[in-house]
Amino acid sequence: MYFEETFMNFILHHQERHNRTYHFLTLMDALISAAKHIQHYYLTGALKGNLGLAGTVNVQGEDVMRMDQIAHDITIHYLKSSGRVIHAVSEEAEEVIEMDTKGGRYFVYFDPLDGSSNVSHGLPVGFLFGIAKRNLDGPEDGHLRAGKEYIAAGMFVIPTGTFTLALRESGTWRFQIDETMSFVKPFRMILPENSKTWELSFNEANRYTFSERVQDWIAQKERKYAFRYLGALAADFHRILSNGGMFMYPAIVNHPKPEKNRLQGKLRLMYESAVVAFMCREAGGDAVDETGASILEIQPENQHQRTALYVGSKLLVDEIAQILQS
Ligand code: FDP
Repeated sequence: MYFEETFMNFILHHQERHNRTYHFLTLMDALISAAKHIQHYYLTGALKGNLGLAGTVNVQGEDVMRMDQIAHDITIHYLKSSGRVIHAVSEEAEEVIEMDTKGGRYFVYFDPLDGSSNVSHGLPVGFLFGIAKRNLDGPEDGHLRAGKEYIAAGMFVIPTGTFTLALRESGTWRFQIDETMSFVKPFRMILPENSKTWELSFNEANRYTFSERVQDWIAQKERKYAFRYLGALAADFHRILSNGGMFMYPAIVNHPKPEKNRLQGKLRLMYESAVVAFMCREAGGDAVDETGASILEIQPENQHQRTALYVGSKLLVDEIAQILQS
């Protein structure tokens, strides 16, 4: 018989190789339990009437919770019970969520259900997370950490059963769920250098609201690369990690209704952009914002801060960064 290496085995050996504690395993176990639980709800949610609108009543006469609220509650439960988390930041909660402020070691930033327009179709959504560590040597400096200080970042693409995790200076790894519901078969992701498979991913309907220079750049590239857009960052970025190219959500600066401009972009820095930027860097790529500055260098001023995002193959990101900086 042949058995694939499990995620837990992989991460255990990683920790031992680097002389690290097992606290991180406990945290990863909590995140994986949450992801499996969310996936179960997602797959059965339509049957239970849970994919509808919050505030309505389902066929069993129960109040319907939004799927993203369910995913948030599940994740909070597992993170709290791990006993390893100091503070958590969730897309679904305005305030920082205090957990184990004395014994905890990690800060976790997460979006438990990203890509909500896919929910009612049962199409892929993401559970994205970034992890930073308590300052064990000096005074604590709070949860607002730049992406370059994350120790790990990852995403589950639900309900496809894929999980991608990047470990600082140790690469980006993809796992898939097996018949026993274990994540197995670590596969190191490295962005392909050959541009044959590269793709561009952005919301084409927004194209004429981007800055002129971004529009010009797209016009130069559009015949060269295939264009894909699922509308869920984790799923779109999943393709870019395998095929190369670039995902972008530029700033909206030319909307015909100026009040609809989004000068800061749409995506959230701490639990969306920095998470994919971290995974991308560990796979040999890069990520910048609307000024061409590195996403991983941005020091957040608040936990729900937004940023424009250009993430993917280094060559394309360097090219757009130069244009954005000029
Ligand atoms: P959503 O609003 O559907 O939750 O920031 C969230 C996000 O999805 C990303 O997952 C996705 O890439 C993007 O927004 C989609 O936005 P558009 O619908 O504007 O294209």
